[in-house]
Amino acid sequence: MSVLAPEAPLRDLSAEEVDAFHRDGAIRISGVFPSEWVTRLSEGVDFVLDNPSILARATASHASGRGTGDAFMWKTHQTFHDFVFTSPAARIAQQLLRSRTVNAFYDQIFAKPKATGQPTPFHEDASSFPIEGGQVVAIWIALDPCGPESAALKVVRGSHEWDTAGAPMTSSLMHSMMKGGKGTAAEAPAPAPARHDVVEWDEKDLLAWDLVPGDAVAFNPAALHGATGTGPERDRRAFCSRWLGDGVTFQPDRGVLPMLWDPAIEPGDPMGGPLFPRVLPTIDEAVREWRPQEPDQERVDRFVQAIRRV
Ligand SMILES: O=C(O)CCC(=O)C(=O)O
Repeated sequence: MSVLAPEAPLRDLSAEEVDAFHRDGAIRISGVFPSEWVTRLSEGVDFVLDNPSILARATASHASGRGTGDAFMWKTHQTFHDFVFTSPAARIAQQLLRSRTVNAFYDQIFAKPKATGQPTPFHEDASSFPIEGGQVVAIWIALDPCGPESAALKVVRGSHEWDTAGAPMTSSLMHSMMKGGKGTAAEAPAPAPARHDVVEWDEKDLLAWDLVPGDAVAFNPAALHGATGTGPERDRRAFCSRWLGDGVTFQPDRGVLPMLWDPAIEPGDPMGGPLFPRVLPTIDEAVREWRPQEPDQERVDRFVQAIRRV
């Protein structure tokens, strides 16, 4: 029997931090991840970037050189599996969401090589998720020093409460989550029509911080977020894990992309099972016997076709 269990963070979040997360849609969190986790994540991210997965290769916008991202690494790499089930992240999510239960949703790498100047356009993620329920938090961890003008994540204060679904989105479709698993790409839904031609905000409403490795931005994925490109000095690597709290159910028809693995739950079910496992209060039986598992080629092909349509 496995003894996996999330560690306690180095400190609990204060009531002010949790209130600010709910009010503003994002906060910076410092001093919660032990340095060992920052080192392990950095090494894990470098490994993944140097050895792109079947998914990363299939979705890469350019075929050569070091990768720039990947998703669901916890399904394929021990380091990210361990992070999901044994790091303090689940307990931080539990505090932020004021939730009894916490499920892993998905993890993702965002790497920007130095001097790319390539910004991340502002967008929201929540409207493409295959779920019902607002108990969602993204924990974006900086693995390199960054700031407002050097590709740290920026979030538009309070925008998690705006009606921005269908607002102009980033071209980085790895944000999007998944639809069904049973349908074919030809059946994948057309993107939602834009309800806003332009979503505007004031510079003064941007939440942006100087971050050192191990600092995190915890944000509501319904909030608009983006980043500048990198400067000439250094790459900017970030690791984002997303978490669900009480009451969230599986609604695959709301998702944008097909599932890369069988979720083994039905529409309307509480989140759980081998793809969106419960982590707190106890770890889902479905993942106690974990082994790395690449998605099969047929699912990857369906996923890539759907990405091209969105
Ligand atoms: O790191 C970035 O540039 C974008 C991150 C993002 O969009 C996300 O974490 O959802």
